[in-house]
Amino acid sequence: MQIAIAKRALADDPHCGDECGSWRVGGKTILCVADGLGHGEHAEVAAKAAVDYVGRHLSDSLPEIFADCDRALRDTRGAVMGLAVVDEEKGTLSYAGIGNARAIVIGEKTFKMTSSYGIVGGGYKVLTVETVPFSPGDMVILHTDGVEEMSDVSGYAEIAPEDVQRLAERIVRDRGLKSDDAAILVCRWGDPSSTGLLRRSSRYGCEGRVAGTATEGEAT
Ligand SMILES: [Mn+2]
Repeated sequence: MQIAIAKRALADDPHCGDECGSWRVGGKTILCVADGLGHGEHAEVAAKAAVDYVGRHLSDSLPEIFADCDRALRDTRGAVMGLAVVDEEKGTLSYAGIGNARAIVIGEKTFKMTSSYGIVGGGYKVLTVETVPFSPGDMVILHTDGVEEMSDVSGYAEIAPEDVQRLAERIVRDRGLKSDDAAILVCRWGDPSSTGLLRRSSRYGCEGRVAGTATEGEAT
């Protein structure tokens, strides 16, 4: 997996309220983006606490991680969080999010993943886990609301597909909002034979999920 993270704090604040993490466990890759409410030091504390929590509970299910992280963050300001798990053996990507964390899967088809309403550390009612196909050459982008929503990355066709760091930095530069912290995590399942990714990713649609499961989260 080729993974890149790019972050930018509002007004060059030394504290960034957005945080990202990625981990490898067995044949799985776990990707996380968290946005502490507001910005500045207290937002940073909440976002880092969320990512730290995920990193210590990688073998738990997505509903378990969100439910327990919600409890663990009660003494913080709270955070928005998106979590994706790539399972190489199954060829799938599962995503769940709370708040306005955003994720888009770009492959043969494009999937805009859905986050559920609520705040990690402030409660939520329902958590939806969505699972879509994910194959060599495919890409997933997780980002906070400090980066404008995007429907594809075809505008970056001059960037080599494997240069995910350059892509992440360009997106933050081009699409990062002046009014908020911004963070993006780009993950591409590297495969030298599939070099046309950025060019064939122009199609857009929220197409049918392969297997969606809804799980009850913690009641607020
Ligand atoms: Mn934000």
